[in-house]
Amino acid sequence: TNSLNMLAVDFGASSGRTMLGRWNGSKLSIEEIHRFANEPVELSGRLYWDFLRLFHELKKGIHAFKQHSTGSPASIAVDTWGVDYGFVDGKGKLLANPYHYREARNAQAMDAMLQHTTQQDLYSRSGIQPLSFNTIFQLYAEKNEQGLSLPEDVRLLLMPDLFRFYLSGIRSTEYTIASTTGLLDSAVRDWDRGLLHKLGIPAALFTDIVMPGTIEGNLRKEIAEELQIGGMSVVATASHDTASAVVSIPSLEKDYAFISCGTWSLMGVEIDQPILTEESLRYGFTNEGGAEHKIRTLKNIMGLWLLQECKRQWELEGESLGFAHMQEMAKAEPGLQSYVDAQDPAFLTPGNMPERIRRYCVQTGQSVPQTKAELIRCVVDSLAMKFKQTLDEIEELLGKRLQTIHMVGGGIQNQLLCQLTANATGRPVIAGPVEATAIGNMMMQVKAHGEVQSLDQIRQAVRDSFPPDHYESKDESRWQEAYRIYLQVIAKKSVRS
Ligand code: ADP
Ligand code: LRH
Repeated sequence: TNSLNMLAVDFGASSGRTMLGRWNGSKLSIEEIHRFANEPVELSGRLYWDFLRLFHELKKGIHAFKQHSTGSPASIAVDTWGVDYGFVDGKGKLLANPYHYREARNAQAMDAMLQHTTQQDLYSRSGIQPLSFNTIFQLYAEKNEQGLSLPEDVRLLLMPDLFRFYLSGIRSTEYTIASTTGLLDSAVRDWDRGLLHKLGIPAALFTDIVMPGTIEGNLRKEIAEELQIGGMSVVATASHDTASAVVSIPSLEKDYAFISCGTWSLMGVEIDQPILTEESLRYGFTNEGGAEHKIRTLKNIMGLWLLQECKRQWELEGESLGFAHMQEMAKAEPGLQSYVDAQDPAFLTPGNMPERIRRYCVQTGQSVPQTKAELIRCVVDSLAMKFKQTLDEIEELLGKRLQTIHMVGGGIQNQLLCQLTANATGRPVIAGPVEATAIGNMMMQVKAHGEVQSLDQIRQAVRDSFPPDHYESKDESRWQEAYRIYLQVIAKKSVRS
């Protein structure tokens, strides 16, 4: 066994980081060598990612390797959030800056498309829950706005594929990120050409699909020279961030649900075949592609976005609070006073979140959180309740009880959220690793190098390398009582902003 140095670049919706990983044959260690904020830019009423800035940060992260090690890493891989994309022509020119999935135009596009087709039809083909930001609806918006008749040599590249293209010069689409488009046929794991045709989206825009854990090419010479670094392989990892996060769940048992906690909370299970029933569609479960031909059946829950947007609003108003402090404020609250539905699309777009939360409470006849601490606590209680609800639904779909909840991602630094999740669900929570996505990204590189062979081996190595924390459930009867009230509250009409 060789020891390996690798770079994992993880672009989250709120921040990005470059991690240096060292594999010693049985364990992985990681070191953060670069971190940067990922702030969307509003321009003329449209919301974009700042692609050039993000590529600049990617280069800075690669260059930072030199401060931490000698030689050059064996490989590099990039993962990002789902669904977003750019268009690249045959000469490598990016045709336009990628839109942000929270761009408001998508909701109308979804409604318009659903005039011509049904949710059931889309769901039974792709397994993907119709959510307004899915690539399929973004492309529909684009088609209705300016058409999609692009030059023949243009290809659509999803965000991680776009970064990978600019690193390696190869245009391809990695399977896990492709699954977030809503345009894959879940049965054959390839583009649904019949659907593309029906929607008038040119099939020529799409590249071949590559499976996660593939060494694809090498870092382009120009970049290696610019950064004064040696050559390295470019790997297509499980490039949807949530797919990489799930790769690194340190589970030794089978019957568990996971929650990947970042900007979103993605809660679900890893199984072999998609669940395409009416109930799973109604409950809001999506079936995304996972590493090693697994399916991630999960629900997109609004997650810590709700806190991020409260924090941003308070900053605009002149008070700057850190996440660690915010959680301390919420801990001191009695809790279980009022709730929002963390699945409600009313919370999707950026805006004055404290105001929206209060409005939701007014419209559902609850006591209205006044202080910042009360608002934060309302969000954390609501997330824990949504996790309980989602667990009940998954157990119903699977027809079995799940013994534990694995929580991973930056959001588990909120210990209050982990504890309340244990309380609400009545299950032990196993929390860790915090950098699950970067670790999953790296372990798929380790696999690409032939050093591990299976998900079981990967998960054992993660557990050995990053021992998780445990939370036992408390106050169960109080939470069960409150859960009944929560269900009544969210059954009342959902609010539109
Ligand atoms: P993403 O990858 O989607 O950008 P992360 O996995 O980095 O998100 O998680 C970001 C979230 O983690 C923040 O929204 C915040 O709620 C939470 N978080 C980060 N640091 C802390 C901390 N010190 N204490 C509590 N929560 C934290
Ligand atoms: C989380 C995530 C999630 C969704 C959303 C767009 O970062 O990837 O799984 O796809 O972003």
